[in-house]
Amino acid sequence: RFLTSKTAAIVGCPFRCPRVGVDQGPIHLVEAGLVDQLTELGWKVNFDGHHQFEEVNVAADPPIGKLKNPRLVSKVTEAVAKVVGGHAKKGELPVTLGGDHSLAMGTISGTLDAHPDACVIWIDAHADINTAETTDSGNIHGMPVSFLLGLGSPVPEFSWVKPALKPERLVYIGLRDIDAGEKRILKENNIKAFSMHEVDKYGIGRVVEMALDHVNPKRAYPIHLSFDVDALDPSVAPSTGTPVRGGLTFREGHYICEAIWETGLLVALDLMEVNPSLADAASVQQTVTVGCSLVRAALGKQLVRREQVD
Ligand code: HAR
Ligand code: MN
Ligand code: MN
Ligand code: MN
Repeated sequence: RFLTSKTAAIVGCPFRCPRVGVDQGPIHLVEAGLVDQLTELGWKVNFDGHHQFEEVNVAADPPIGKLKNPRLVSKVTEAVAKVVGGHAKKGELPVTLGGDHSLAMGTISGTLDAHPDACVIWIDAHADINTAETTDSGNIHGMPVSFLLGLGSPVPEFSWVKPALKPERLVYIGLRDIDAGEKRILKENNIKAFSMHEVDKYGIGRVVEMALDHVNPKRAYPIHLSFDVDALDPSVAPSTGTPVRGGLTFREGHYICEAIWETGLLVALDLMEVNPSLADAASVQQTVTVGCSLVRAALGKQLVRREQVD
């Protein structure tokens, strides 16, 4: 409904903090044949190589407060915001492959620039909502949501990020590793979150329905789906930076993608934190295969044809 043609723009972001190029996730996903797989689903796929990031001298990027590599992350995410926003404004579906989840600061900024009333469905073991004050690790991948919401005291390096996301337009599924400060932030801002406890209790079908009812009650808003592969159980997706046991099964992850595709409202997709440098070859292959499969599910792959069901 919001896309003008069935065109997907692959935004490959081989970016992992602190060093550029360390994370080969997007490169593996594309090498595994993602472009052809989406073409087979009937998409016109735009992909002209992975995003090249400007080098930022690490020595010239000391922490600001606790934040690690703030200038680098800011530059990279700002560039990604422009690229994603550009595709979205053309009515294309940006599919951003990461890479560090801090990139979502860019992807969601880009989406909201093109679709100001978009809602965000964030699939993750983590809430990624620490502020400059609450972060323990200083890793910005644990913070992008707070920047998008405009929480915490402003960090001048990130002044380009508009607080364009409203707490009621955000919902989480899959959480199971949240810092104390993040719990407080979620509560204070009335942010809806379906943890693994709710997935167990209600089943994934009900959880997705409740998530959509909350964030998109009339099914009228465009949807940005930000999928951190660590939402899946580590037995399903082992090659990721911060695995947490007790995650989504293969099917639960796919169900989320399929159900969101079925709304007809998807305008942007992130698949993040695929990190092949962190495991043996078989685990890497498994994770990359699952990653491609999730993207296909989110872009309309049907298990059986509709008329066989209805
Ligand atoms: N909450 C912790 C922190 O702020 C861990 C965050 C880990 N995040 C990711 N992204 N991998 O979801 O550092
Ligand atoms: Mn990361
Ligand atoms: Mn994340
Ligand atoms: Mn995570």
